[in-house]
Amino acid sequence: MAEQKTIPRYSEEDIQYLEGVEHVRRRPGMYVGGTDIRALHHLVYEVVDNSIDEALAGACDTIEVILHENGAVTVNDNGRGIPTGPHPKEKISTLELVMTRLGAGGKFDGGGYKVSGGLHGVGVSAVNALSASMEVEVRREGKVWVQRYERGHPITPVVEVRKMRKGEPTGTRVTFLPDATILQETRFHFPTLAQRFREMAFVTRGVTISLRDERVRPIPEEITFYFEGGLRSFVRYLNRNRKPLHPVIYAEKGVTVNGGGHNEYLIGVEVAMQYTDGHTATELAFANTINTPDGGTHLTGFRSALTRTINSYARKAGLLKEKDRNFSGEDVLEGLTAVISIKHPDPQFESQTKVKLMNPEVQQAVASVVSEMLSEYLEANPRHARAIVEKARDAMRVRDALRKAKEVLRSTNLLESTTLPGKLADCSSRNPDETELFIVEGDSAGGSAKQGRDRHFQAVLPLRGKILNTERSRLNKVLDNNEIKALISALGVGIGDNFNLENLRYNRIILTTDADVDGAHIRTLLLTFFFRYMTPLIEEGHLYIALPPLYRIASKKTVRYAYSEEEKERIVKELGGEGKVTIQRYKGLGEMNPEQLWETTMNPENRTLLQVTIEDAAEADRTFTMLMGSSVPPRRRFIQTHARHVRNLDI
Ligand code: 0RA
Repeated sequence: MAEQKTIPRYSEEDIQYLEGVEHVRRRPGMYVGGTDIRALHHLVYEVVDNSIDEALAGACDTIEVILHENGAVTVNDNGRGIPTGPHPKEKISTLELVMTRLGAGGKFDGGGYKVSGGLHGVGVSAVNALSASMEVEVRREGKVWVQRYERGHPITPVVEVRKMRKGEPTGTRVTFLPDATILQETRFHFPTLAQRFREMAFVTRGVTISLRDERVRPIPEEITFYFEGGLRSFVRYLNRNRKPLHPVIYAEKGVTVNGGGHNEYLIGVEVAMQYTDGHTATELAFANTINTPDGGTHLTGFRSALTRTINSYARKAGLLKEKDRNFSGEDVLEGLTAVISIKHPDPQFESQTKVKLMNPEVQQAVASVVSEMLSEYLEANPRHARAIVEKARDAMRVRDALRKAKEVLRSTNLLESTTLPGKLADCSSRNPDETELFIVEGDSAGGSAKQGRDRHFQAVLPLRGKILNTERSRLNKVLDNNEIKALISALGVGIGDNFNLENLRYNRIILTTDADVDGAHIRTLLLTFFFRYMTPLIEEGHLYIALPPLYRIASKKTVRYAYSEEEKERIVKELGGEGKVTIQRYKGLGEMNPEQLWETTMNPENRTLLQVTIEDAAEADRTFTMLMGSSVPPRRRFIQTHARHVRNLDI
């Protein structure tokens, strides 16, 4: 380039490096993914990644991050320290080279996994280039060295400032102030950084990472992460609010890969997994301690081995019969929490921001470790193995049923069409903001509700309670049930992938069930159904439970309703005592006439509705799973407790 020749006092290499720093400043997106808060945090991660590399090399076990009041941040570690002597090939100090030249500062050491999470030294110099000022302190070989920079350029030489004190650890301390003329956001977000460091501490077993926020006065906020169990601890942490079905299954192994010729290298594979009684799948994948939210070959390897191993075990153990289909990848993921972490000497990512791992050889490496780990565990723990297989079977059944239900709905054109189920007594209003749908247990209560309602805005859909509860329905049966199909088409929102809340035909969906065991069962079942297939409907506050009264208390002059024992007793006293009143106990909604049902349960002026929260529904889901589960004792206990509760109401 012409410009190069006009600056004769620089060598070719010097110019390249100057241009490097300027390039980072002109095109920050290429190095840290932009100029927003994510880019700001990326600067910290790049420096911490270098300290983590020292930990991976076995040279460092403590990393300390401090957010200063002036917006600067310090990363201090007890690693080996960046070498300070003259670089063998260049004329300058290795320290200056690492801090200012893109692509310099790679590791010269062998041994252990030759692994790096950062951009192999490009990282720190890119951070330097994007910092208004930076200072590095190196403690190494008994001496402490310091150098300062502005916008990526040295403003002092590398200076030995003092001798190391007795017992002082070696290491590197980097302090930098992000350049506000380049970065749009310069305020670090403590929880985001903390979350990242927690993950890093899980994935790098035995390292302590602390984060101190000195912007918080007078007492700084501080959090420290250290996990002796590595990924085991990680999975336990992720499942802390869930109910595990078995202990964490774990493996760590180095897999030798032959890259052709003399090019043999090691891939470190670490996996921890545990099934819970829930339905969500949580899979986290890391490559060289970096979270890869878009997955990649490590995750693919894990999933294929998981599916293959569970299927082949289930067949061998006779849990899948010859006529049975294999579990799908989705079936074996339900309720699973898994963390996969690989260490690779040369990880290839889809993009600079490292969200997806691409190395093809990693897939087989992970698959072989997972197959061995899981088949050994299943063989050795038949009871847990059975629980895992049953979990997959439940998932398969529900998925099949959901698919069938969708097919039926599609074939009968219920999803698209405007035909509504015959049992639905719709309202006349077409304004979904004001409309309500009462789902009523039993045809007789349904009849009363139809007569008693305000037909302008209230619709009624009776469900024949019997069908639902006598079959002790599994969820797949539920979906196969005509009543539920009617419900789905009445709501108008579709189901599963077709679900669209915008098409909801009623603002309030009100479950109206009896205060007895059957009623509780139907309510649990409906809540579970809504929770699993129409979650947003609950989240947006559309689902309610009606509270019908338990007693009707009439005296000569008035009629009153009581919704609890205490209320009944109070009202009886108010009306002059036992002798003066007639008490009717409602065993079910069917015993109320239309006027009574309107007055007590449907009229917005008098009624009480409970809005269903997502926690309520999740609780119902757990109860449902327990009721439907194969283990008999808890089911019996539930029904007994429940029956006793209902008997109390009988008094
Ligand atoms: C180059 C070579 C070595 C270590 C480092 C850089 C290094 C960089 C950073 C950045 C933050 N903390 C760091 N710690 C170390 C290897 C040193 C050796 O072989 O002794």
